[in-house]
Amino acid sequence: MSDCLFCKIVSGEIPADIVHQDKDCVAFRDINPQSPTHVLIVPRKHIPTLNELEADDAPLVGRLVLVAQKIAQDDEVDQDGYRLVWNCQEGAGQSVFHIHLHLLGGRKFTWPPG
Ligand code: DGP
Repeated sequence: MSDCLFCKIVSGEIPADIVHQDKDCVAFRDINPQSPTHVLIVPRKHIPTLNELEADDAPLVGRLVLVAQKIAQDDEVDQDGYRLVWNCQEGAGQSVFHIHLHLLGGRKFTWPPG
């Protein structure tokens, strides 16, 4: 998608603080962090929202979660705890329409999230 911000970060057209990349995804630090660790794990494949996921995407989704697990270990937030968040549609806070998994860690989180 030529006008998609995260496609441009994935392709390298727009710079980001990349912490992981492989054939399936790119992970980079959020420009507006909500916690000391705030990383976005983004598939290379352009999928606008979780609503467009298909059965064939299940391995990709699992892969993103495992990448988040590894980054949590690398950032040493895995033992104190971290939160993984998917926002789907504007009503849930989605502002970039290319799916991404938020990894948040390094502080206490409340539940329910509000
Ligand atoms: P969401 O609101 O769930 O769609 O999350 C989008 C996130 O993307 C938000 O936390 C801020 C982040 N973001 C927006 N623009 C940029 C950018 O240009 N670079 C980086 N690194 N993050 C961005």
